[in-house]
Amino acid sequence: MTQQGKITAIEEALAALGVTESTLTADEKHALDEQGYVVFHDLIDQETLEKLRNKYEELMEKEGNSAGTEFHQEAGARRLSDLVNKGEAFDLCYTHPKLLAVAYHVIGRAFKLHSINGRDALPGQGHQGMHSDWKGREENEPYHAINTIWLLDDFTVENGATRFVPGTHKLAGRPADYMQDTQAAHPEEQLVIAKAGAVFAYNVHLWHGGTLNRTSQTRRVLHPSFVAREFKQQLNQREYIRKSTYDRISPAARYLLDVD
Ligand SMILES: O=C(O)CCC(=O)C(=O)O
Repeated sequence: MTQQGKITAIEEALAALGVTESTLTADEKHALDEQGYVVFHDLIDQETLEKLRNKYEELMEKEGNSAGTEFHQEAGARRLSDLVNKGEAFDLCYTHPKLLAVAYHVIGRAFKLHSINGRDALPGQGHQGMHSDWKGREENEPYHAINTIWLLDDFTVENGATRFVPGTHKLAGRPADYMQDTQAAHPEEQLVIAKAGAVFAYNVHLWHGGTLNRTSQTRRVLHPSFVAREFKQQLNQREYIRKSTYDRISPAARYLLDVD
């Protein structure tokens, strides 16, 4: 039986959530193609930012040592997972038109949410080796996923801003095939320096990594990511979806979670 209002095509879901051909500018599309990333400044308004920060801390407090376990825990960083089911505030993370437009532009076919995680490098920690969020790319392999970093705190040179190497999404293989020591600085690496409220969206093959937080403050982010529909999700949303979430969200959101 067909469910009333059920959405079955990505184009339909995107249209329902307000994505059009002009949601991304020509420059943004060019940056994604050539550099592998785009930074959207001031994408999250102050009120939403406050809600996300409050929710982030509330969950850390509530979940304690088990925070992040649905996906991954990391020494030196606090982590959260399964944010789809942990507050209405996170609905925006997988329904924002700008980021859906990025996913459609890069992946170029039907996609769904991969996962939404939270991460903050603890003071004095957080350095990661240069990596991509996908296995080594074959020559001319299509792009399968994007990741996004939602800045809940300002990113500065000192506080563990993400480093990345522009253009590396086009390379075959992995950073370890090119760098002797992936922990070391890369001569062409750049830092995402931006204010809280910005979102860094990138091709999943772009080389990047967290850096050391040399301050005494938190450096909190959310990582909503999207993957081509034929692949498994990082967190199987059908397994985790709560009835209260399912009942709250729109048919387009259910399509993006792949829970119908
Ligand atoms: O939070 C960051 O700065 C990047 C995190 C990251 O790349 C990862 O955990 O794989």
